[in-house]
Amino acid sequence: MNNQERTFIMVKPDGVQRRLVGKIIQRFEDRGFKLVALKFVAPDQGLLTQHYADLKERPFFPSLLKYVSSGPVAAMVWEGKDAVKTGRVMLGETNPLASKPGTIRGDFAIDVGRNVIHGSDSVESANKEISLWFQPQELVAWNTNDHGWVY
Ligand code: 3AN
Repeated sequence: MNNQERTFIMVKPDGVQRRLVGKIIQRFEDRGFKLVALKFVAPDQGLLTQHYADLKERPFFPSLLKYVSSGPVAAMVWEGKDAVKTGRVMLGETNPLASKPGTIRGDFAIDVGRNVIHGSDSVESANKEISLWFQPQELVAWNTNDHGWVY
């Protein structure tokens, strides 16, 4: 058991434009995960090409890049037990049509090319994605009751 497992979650441009950032953050907080990094950025093509390097031979790669570079994204790191696997369950399937209601894609998305959110699919890719999107000092260490004001 690793209570400090971390996953990289990104609300894609369609999720930002549809004002879903707050709802998505709420779901991760409600589930019990801890936010350790958060930034709102307009990623450049270079960063996105690295992020999606595994998909570069796929026919949809150019349209994927166009979509994810079409506006700002909310990039975040969530920490907790089995954060990667649980994050994927919370997201739903890659194709929103196969995603159950109650999942983020099952509740908010229809189209595989506009599926609102990214989440790391393994601990290894989470580590790669976190170091691609964040500087080490942007990952913040904190504890719930450091100051004794939560009862
Ligand atoms: P996931 O985002 O669920 O990990 P990946 O890594 O296979 O899925 O795909 C990354 C992104 O590429 C998806 N979120 C989606 O935006 C896009 N994508 C995946 N498969 C397709 C497809 N068949 N047609 C269009 N876009 C796709």
